[in-house]
Formats: sequence, structure tokens, C-alpha cells
Amino acid sequence: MSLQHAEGDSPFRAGYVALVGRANVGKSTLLNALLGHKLTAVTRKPQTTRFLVRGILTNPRSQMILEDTPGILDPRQAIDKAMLRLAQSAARNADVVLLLVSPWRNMVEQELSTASKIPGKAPVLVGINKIDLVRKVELLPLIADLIKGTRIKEAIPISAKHHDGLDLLTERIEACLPPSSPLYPPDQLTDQPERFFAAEILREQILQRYRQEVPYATAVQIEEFKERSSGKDLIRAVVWVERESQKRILIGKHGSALKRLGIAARRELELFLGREVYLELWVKIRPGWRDREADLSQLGFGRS
Ligand SMILES: Nc1nc2c(ncn2[C@@H]2O[C@H](COP(=O)(O)OP(=O)(O)OP(=O)(O)O)[C@@H](O)[C@H]2O)c(=O)[nH]1
Ligand SMILES: [Mg+2]
Repeated sequence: MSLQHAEGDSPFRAGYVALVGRANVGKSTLLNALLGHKLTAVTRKPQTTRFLVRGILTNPRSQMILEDTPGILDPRQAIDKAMLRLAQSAARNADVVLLLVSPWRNMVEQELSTASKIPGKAPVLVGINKIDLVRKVELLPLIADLIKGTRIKEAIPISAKHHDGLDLLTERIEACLPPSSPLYPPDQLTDQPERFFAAEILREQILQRYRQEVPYATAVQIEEFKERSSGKDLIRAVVWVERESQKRILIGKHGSALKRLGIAARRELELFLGREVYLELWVKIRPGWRDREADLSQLGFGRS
């Protein structure tokens, strides 16, 4: 397989694809589906993604560097502003922006308002996701509404969850990328460190296991990640919360909730890393961290 020249006369293409859209529309599900690998956290809850997650997808015609971003929402606290800045900078630096939207026509005004806030000059493609939840005939008027008088080049119906429409979507994204040799080796899946994914895997488990405000008041920091040639790897993580009451909920009666969290997270970590892991969890309090720039930057917000 030559990566320098694709089949036929068309040149190999490579570039950055920013995946943006409102919270919960399925951006992370789509990244994982395109990669064929579970790289980024998916839950039923909005605001699952807090950082940029980069997945690299190479085929004989192209290399797409897909950037999953936090869902766009009204910024209230410093953390929301930091997440919005991340999504915007990904869009600004991208070769093509893929805006994911929901398939319901009554949401179209909201989706168009999101589209109008996308910064930069890159072409915008729309993926209408979750089409498994609507009737096909409802999509035509929605497509017409979306592409009317906006920056949107094209709207492609897909279901990220059921891997429907992804070939056409990939083809359309590729057509927007510049001719270029690959930017990464073809077998590389991401350029972010295992340490970053370890924190994300732990946070995904917290989102799945705790309710209401608790997961949102939580930040995960990996204090130590030691690969050991003999024995299991050591991962020591601090789970930050904002208040004593949240700490009590995380830990549970006689530590039972934290123990269950640790067991589930270790299992997921081992699947991801392909190695055995010894996981140590500490719950600590950092009052109001979500609204303090200094805490946010210490916890990795603002880096990508
Ligand atoms: N029925 C259906 N559900 C989907 C589809 N794609 C994603 N979902 C579900 O939608 C929910 C949100 O998915 P995510 O991928 O976490 O959404 P997101 O846009 O990354 O959300 P944030 O990170 O919070 O901005 C999950 O429960 C997914 O299983 C789809 O094509 N069909
Ligand atoms: Mg997400």
C-alpha cells in the first residue's frame, strides 16, 4: 500500500477534522465508530467530553486527524468557557469542520445557531446523527433547512451508533482535505499519552456510576503512572471533588462505592492498555475548582 499516491490519479489527502456540535449529539460515538476502536468516553450524559481527543484514521486514500471536542453550550462557569475555547480552537485550526446535529426538525434553529458560531474559514459539513430514531421521510426537509443560506456545504444522514452512512461521510470529508503526504505513521491511532486516556477512562466510569451533580464536580488527575517490567503497572489517581458531601458519596458506606469504582475502572484500563494494572484511588477536596482558572490549568484544561 503506497501512502504517497492513492489509487487512480487522485492524490493522497491528509488533514485535521474538527468534530463539533451540541452536547450529547454523538460526537464521541462517531469518533470511536470511524476509528473502529473505543478511544473516547461515551455516556448518556451531556458534557461527557471535556478535553480534545485526537484519533488518527489512515486508509489507502487519506489520513484524517479527527478531533473530538466538548459539546457546545452556554458558558456559565470558567470550566464551560475553557471547553468552549477548546472546541472553537479546534474548528479554527481544522481543514474541515464536521458539525454533528440531531435528526429532529424542531431543533433546526438551535443547530443553525450553533453552526453560525463556528469560527474560522474551513468548510463545514453536517452529519445528521441518530437517524435510527426518526423516519427517513423526515430527513429531506431537515436537510433543506440546514443547507439553506448558511456556510454548510452538505448534510449527510448517519447513525454513529449503528455505523450507518459512515462510508459516504468519510468520502465527503476526504474530498475537503488538502493533498498531502501522511502526517503520522499509518498505524498510529492517537498522539496523546496513555496517561491522558487513563484519566478519561476513570472519569467515564464516574459519569456512569454517580448521579446528578457529583460527576460534574469531579476532576481526575493521574499523579503517578509507572510502567513496570515485572509485575503490574502502577496508576495512582486523585479524584477531586468540590465538597465534603460529594467526597462522602464517591466513597460510599465503608468505602464500598469507591471500591466498586476502582474494580470497574481497573478492568477498563487493563482492556485499553493490554496490561495488568494496580490502581490506587484517592478522593480529595478542592472547593470551587470549576470556576477557578488556576485550578483548571493545573488540572489540564486549556491544554490540548
Ligand atoms: N440512537 C442513537 N444513539 C446515539 C447515536 N450516536 C450516539 N448515540 C447516543 O447518544 C449519547 C451521547 O453520545 P456521545 O457520543 O457521548 O455524545 P457527545 O456529542 O460526544 O456528547 P458530549 O461529549 O457530552 O458533548 C450516548 O448515549 C450514545 O450512545 C446514534 O446514532 N443513534
Ligand atoms: Mg463527547
